[in-house]
Amino acid sequence: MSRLVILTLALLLSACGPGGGERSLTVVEPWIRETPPGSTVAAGYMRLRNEGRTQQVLIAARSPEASRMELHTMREEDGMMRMRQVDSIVIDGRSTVALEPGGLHLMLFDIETAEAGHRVPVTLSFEDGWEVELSVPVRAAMGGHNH
Ligand SMILES: [Cu+2]
Repeated sequence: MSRLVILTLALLLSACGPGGGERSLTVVEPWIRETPPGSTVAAGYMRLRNEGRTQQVLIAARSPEASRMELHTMREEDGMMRMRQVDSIVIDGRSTVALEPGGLHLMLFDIETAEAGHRVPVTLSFEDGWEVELSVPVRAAMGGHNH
């Protein structure tokens, strides 16, 4: 029984441990949009580049500085752009998915500080149990994008 527990633990460690450096998925230029004072909801963007052959699936994100994070997309409905929560974001093998203004994004609720210059710790969780920890800089929005 105890051998089984140890084996399971070893498998878990290998999934989240230093071996993660060989992961074919790269998070490129993550950033969180600066929010106006008093606003407690912020959006996060990045590119997820998958150089491997295996599909990767982002299923969740969390931060110690936000009460909750969701994966969102933007869709046009009745001529209006609306946000919708999605269960996951799939990155096919040898492809890049962009989380960017007007499209897919991360939503941070009750964020403590979203002032330019601050860095927000964010953990991304993938379907196969892999997790990546990021330190995401807050930047002022550029251009006239909404959300
Ligand atoms: Cu959103």
